[in-house]
Amino acid sequence: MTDPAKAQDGDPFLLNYDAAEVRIAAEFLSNWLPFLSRGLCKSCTQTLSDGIRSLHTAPLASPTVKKSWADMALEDDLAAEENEVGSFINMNDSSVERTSVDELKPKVALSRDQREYIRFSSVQRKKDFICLERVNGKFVNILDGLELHKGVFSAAEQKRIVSYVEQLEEMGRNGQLKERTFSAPQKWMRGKGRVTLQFGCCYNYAVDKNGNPPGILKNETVDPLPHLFKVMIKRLVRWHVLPPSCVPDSCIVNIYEEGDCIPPHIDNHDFVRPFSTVSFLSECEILFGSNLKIVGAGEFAGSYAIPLPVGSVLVINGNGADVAKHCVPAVPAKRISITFRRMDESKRPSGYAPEPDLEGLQPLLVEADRSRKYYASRPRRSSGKPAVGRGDRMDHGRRLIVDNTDARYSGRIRQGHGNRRRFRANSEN
Ligand SMILES: O=C(O)CCC(=O)C(=O)O
Repeated sequence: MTDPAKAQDGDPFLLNYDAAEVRIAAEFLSNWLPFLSRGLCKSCTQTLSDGIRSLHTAPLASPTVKKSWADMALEDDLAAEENEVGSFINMNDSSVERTSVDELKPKVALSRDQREYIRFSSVQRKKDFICLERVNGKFVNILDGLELHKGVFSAAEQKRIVSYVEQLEEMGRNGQLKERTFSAPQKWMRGKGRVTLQFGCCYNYAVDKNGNPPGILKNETVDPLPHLFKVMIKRLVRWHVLPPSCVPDSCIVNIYEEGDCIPPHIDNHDFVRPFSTVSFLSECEILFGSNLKIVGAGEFAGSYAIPLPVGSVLVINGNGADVAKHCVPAVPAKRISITFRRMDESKRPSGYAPEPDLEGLQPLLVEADRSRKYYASRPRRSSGKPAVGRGDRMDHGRRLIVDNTDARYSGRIRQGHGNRRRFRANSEN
C-alpha cells in the first residue's frame, strides 16, 4: 500500500489529484477508517491507516488551491460573499503529465452549495437514547430528547475554533475581556477549577457570595458572542442540529485541564430548551442520571454515559434536560466545550441587545422539503391528484442532497453495568 515517503515524493496515483482533493480524501478516509478496517487483521489495518495518514502529509501541489475543503467550508461561512469555487480539477493544465486514469476522470466543479450538502449529509445523528429509570414511581426514559450529532465540525474547523478559544483565554488572563466574561478559579482540589468564558450573559450555578440566586445575573455584563461563535450557531441551525425557534444567544466555554470536571446539575430554567454542547480537543464521557452521586473528587456514579467525540454536538432537551442531571467526570485529557444556550427573554441581562445577524436563520432545505414545496406550489390536475414530478426537476443542479437526518450509527454508547456504574477519570483511583 501507500508508503508515506512516496506520497511526499509525489506518488504517481496522487498526481491525478490536486491538493484540495487529496485533503478531502484524507479527511473523509480518516473519519471512515473504523468502518473500512472492520474485519481486517491488525497488520492490514495498520497498512490502511498508514496509507491514509500519508495523505495528510502529501505536499500541496496546486498553488491555486491552498485550503482544504473543510477550511473553505468555514471560510465560506465567514465570507459568504466569496463566489470562488474551491475544488476544481483543471483538465487543461498541460504542466501535469496525464495518465489514462486521468483521461477518464470527468471534470468536477463542486459549487459551494454542493460541498455544503455533502458535508451536511455526512453528519451522523443519533436520537434514540434510552435509559429507563423510576422517577416519582413511574418508569421514564430519562434520555428522551437527547441527540448526538457527530462530524458537525471538521478537523480543520475544530483547529481554528480551538485556537480562537485559546486567544480568548489569553485575553481573559490579560484583563482584555469584561471582568465577568473570564473566570479561572483557584484550583483548591482535584476536579475543581475549570476555566470558563461566558458570552451574552453570565450566571451562577448556585447562590453566590453576594446572595445572588442561581441563574442569569441581571446586572452583570459580559462580552457579546464573538463572531466565530455566531458562525458556529449559524451552522447548527442550518445543518438541522438546533431548531430555528431556539437560536442560542449566549454561551459558556469550559476549558478542562486533565482531572477537571463539571459536577451533576440541571441547567437553570433561565435558559430555554434545547441547549447544546460542542466538544473539542479530546473525547470524554458525559454522564446522565436522575440521581447522580458524587463518589469522590471529580468522580460520579450514574446510569448512562455518552462519549462525546471531538467535533460533535450533543443537543440536550426534554427529559434529558429536565429529568436527568448531567455531569462530566474528571476528564482524562485537556478538553474544551462550548455550551450554547438561548436565554428566556424575560431573564436577559439589563441592556442586552439581540444579535441582528442571528435573526431569521433557516435550516438548509433538504430534498424532501424541496419536493414538498414543489408539489404544494404546482396546480392540481383535474383528477385532483398532485402533478407527478421528480424533485430533481426543480433543483437546478442541486441533486447531491440526501436527507439522513435520522441516520443511525453504531457509536460507542455504553449503558452502565446493571444500569448503574461508576465513572473514574483518574489513574490514581
Ligand atoms: O462540557 C460539557 O460538555 C458540558 C458542559 C455543561 O454541562 C455546562 O456548561 O453546563
